[in-house]
Amino acid sequence: MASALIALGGNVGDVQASFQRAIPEICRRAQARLEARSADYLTPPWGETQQPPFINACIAIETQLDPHALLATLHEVERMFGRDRAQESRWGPRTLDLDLIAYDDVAIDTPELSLPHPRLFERGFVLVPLAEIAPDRLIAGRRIRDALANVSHDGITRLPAPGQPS
Ligand code: PH2
Ligand code: MG
Ligand code: MG
Repeated sequence: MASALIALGGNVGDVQASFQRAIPEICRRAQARLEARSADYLTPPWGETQQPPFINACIAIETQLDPHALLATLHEVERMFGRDRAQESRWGPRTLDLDLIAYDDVAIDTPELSLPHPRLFERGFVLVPLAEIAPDRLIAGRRIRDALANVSHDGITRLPAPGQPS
């Protein structure tokens, strides 16, 4: 079994509801056990700033799949939730984005998949939820809680769990 960290994001539709349904779907398809799930966070749009805010979260799973098979599974689940890569721009709006952030200590760089995720350390919207569930994990030799100290948290707010009063 391998330990994988996955970042979830979206800014179209009921994103919190999509996360709630997508997480068990990922686990079922990846023959995976959910180890941890962060809260959902409302985050300012990054890259393309003229779009609605995103909701982001992270999960940690134990999976049997190898990294490429896991990536293919994540793409299938994105499609289930209405994601259409042909219709979107690089940093633009999307229903559900599932990014493989790290897979054990695997380092690979292929056109389809780079591990660890090459932009992980620039992104508060990834590091804030990741630090909630795995603050002491090392990725590329860096501790997540230390990496978090070097990115902006501006405008990132923790949301109540779906269905909970705020
Ligand atoms: N994803 C993008 C582009 N910009 N901004 C935030 N805050 N969160 C995201 O998940 C995000 C983004 C494209 O994948
Ligand atoms: Mg992304
Ligand atoms: Mg993606």
